Amino acid sequence: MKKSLVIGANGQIGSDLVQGLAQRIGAENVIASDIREGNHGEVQFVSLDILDAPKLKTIIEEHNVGTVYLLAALLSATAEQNPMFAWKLNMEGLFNVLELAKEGAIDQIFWPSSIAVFGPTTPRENTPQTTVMEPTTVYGISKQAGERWCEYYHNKYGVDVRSIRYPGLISYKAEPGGGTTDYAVAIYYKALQEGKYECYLKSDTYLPMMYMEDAIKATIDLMQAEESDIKIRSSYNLAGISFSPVEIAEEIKKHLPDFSISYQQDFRQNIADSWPKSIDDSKAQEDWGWKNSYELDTMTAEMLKGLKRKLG
Ligand code: NAD
Ligand code: AKB
Repeated sequence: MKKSLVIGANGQIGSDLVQGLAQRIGAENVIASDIREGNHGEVQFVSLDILDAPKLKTIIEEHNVGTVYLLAALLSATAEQNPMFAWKLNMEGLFNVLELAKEGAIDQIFWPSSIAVFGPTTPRENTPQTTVMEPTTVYGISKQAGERWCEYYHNKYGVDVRSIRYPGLISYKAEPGGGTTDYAVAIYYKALQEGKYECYLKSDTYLPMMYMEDAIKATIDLMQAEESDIKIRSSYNLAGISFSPVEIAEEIKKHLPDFSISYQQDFRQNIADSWPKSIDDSKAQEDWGWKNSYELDTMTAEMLKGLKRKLG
């Protein structure tokens, strides 16, 4: 069996995806890699800078890799601090993998897009799969361009590349890496550690979000779906839960009644205001049977339970 290589494995998604893949296909069939040193238990780890194309090729050949999950990228808030590097990392990393697939060295690619592909001119409620896309962040522009290139490599060279427009992801294993939706993770840490949280978004800022377990299931389901079922080669809309800071705070208060939240907006408010409030994911449901499991209440219970264990 050819192996699956996760690039950017030490990050928020990678930490859970590596374990999710190990459960589904066996730890011996998964390789974790990152620019930072990492430990993924039974799964073998190799160091890799995705911008080093020759090393990527060597790893793929030496480890008999068939599928690549490319997670290395700068996220929305961090990318705004360093737009040129964000563009370089997010685009060159993708090209390095697409080119190897074009040459036949890789069979399948997973590359994540984001709700950041949408912008202020996009309909914000129940955002359709196909609609106006005028992103205003460097991150969103890189994801939109990435989607176009994925579709191009599929149409022109037959590359089996699959993608999801993830909403903001919420998990407790690894902390998020610099996005606009990170408040919805930080709030749980602060609730348990300090009993209060100062949020950088306004109380009524609705954003599409998802619990990590759902996102990992969606990712692996998409990659294991029959090739003929995958009708969209740019990226699939995916919906989970939409909520605002005040709503997540109210849910936390059901478990921790003394918890309090205050609000102090920063530059991330503008980014959040340019993104959808909720997503229409009917194409993902129709094509490969997607359905989310977690709601705000079940996710909050799991997050607090998992974090209490983690933080001791
Ligand atoms: P993250 O920042 O938590 O992790 C990224 C990982 O990539 C880090 O471990 C980092 O060390 C590694 N990395 C950075 N530069 C690298 C390089 N040159 N070579 C190899 N590794 C490198 O990000 P994440 O939240 O896990 O997101 C993964 C992907 O999913 C990204 O493409 C992101 O845009 C996308 N995404 C994430 C979310 C979310 O809410 N987490 C939502 C939408 C899309
Ligand atoms: C971010 O906020 O940048 C990410 C995303 C939605 O792409 N979580």
